[in-house]
Amino acid sequence: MRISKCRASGSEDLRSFLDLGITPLADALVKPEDIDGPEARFPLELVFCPESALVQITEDVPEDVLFDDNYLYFSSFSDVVLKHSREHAMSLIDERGLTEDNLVVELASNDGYLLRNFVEVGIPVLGIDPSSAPAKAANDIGVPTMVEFFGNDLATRLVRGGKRADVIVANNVFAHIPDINDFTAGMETLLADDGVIHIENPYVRDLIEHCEFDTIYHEHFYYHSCTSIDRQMRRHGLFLNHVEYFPKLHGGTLRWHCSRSDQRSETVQKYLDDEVAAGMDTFEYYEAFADRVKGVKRDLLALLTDLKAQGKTVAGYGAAAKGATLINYVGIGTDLMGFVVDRNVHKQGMHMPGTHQVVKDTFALVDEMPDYVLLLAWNFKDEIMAQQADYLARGGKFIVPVPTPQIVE
Ligand code: JHZ
Repeated sequence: MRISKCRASGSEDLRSFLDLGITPLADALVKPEDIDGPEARFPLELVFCPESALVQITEDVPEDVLFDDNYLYFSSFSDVVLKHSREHAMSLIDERGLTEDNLVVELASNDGYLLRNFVEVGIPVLGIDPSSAPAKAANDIGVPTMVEFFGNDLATRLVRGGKRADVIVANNVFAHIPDINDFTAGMETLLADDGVIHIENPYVRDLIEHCEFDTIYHEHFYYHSCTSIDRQMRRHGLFLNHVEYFPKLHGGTLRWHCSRSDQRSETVQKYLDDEVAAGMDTFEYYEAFADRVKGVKRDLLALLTDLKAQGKTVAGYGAAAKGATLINYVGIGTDLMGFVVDRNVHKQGMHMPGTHQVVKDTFALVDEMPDYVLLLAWNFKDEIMAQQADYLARGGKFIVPVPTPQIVE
């Protein structure tokens, strides 16, 4: 269903600036037995709301369709993510002086990739995640995880049961929630009086400036800036206190520190000022984006068609959600890219949404030696290229699709 109002501010002044067509759900990998069956497709269009300064998609795909039993994203398949998360946990323990008397709650805790670090040192945790497969993996490694959607109703039940969170972590989930106000209200309900909230999400400035349009898909309802987070927190009696930047994580990620205390670090003030100076709180900043996205489509299609004409073979690396957006929007069928590899065993044997390339183990690259590999998970370029030293040493080449298609040897 198409929204008529901004999900955050309620304003009807939504300005459209990018239409990626009608695409399948990016994480809905297709089982071999379903390959000839129908696939659900939904419009994928971006709008900007001047009141909330929030970029968002227009389509509300129900949460239980997006994050059902077939949701196969497991955070622990990246060494970079594991290291980043461990460092995050250690810094929280250190800075907040966390002990066995505290409680750390993670919203969308996935397979326990972050909370396991607190469990190891005896700090009580609670994971909450609606997707049963990653949640089961978390419970199996000793990270207590509830399989539920988070919102103010669950937060109220937890508080009634005697739980208040000293730390709430919400990594890569603040984009994934159709009702952002209910989710934020839930965080406010659950947070201890002197507690902190850490939210990580890719930064919309990187998306726009580095043309990371493939990170747009139906799971990502929102594309956040400091301005949009600051305004969203204030609507719920919370405040943005501090911000950290991780340029290499998911194409550029911000970690926002929020609490009940109305204080702003100099870094937050600088980000807010820079965003205003760049015009990010106005529609004009976003207006020219669609032409640049079309440019990537044209160049990538020309490159792949040319390689095919030369008799070269191409595979893809990473059955990532962003990969699904890229190949469906650009129109990369099995004629241009034969198969995809991914080290997530749960994705192997499945097929890419829409275009249906089969997903194989990463060993297939050296075994089959395609001439080129389109790096669908370009956000892990360094990690993946280091792993694929053998493929490269044998003459294999990578194609990095964004910000402009480049061949890397
Ligand atoms: P990856 C994810 O999006 C999921 P996706 C989610 N929607 C989100 O919000 C963003 O991140 C931020 C594989 N892989 O993480 C694992 C290897 O095979 O870029 C994944 O299937 N070998 C919640 O799905 C895929 O690639 C490796 O060495 O676009 C990467 O997916 C590594 C590192 C990964 O994001």
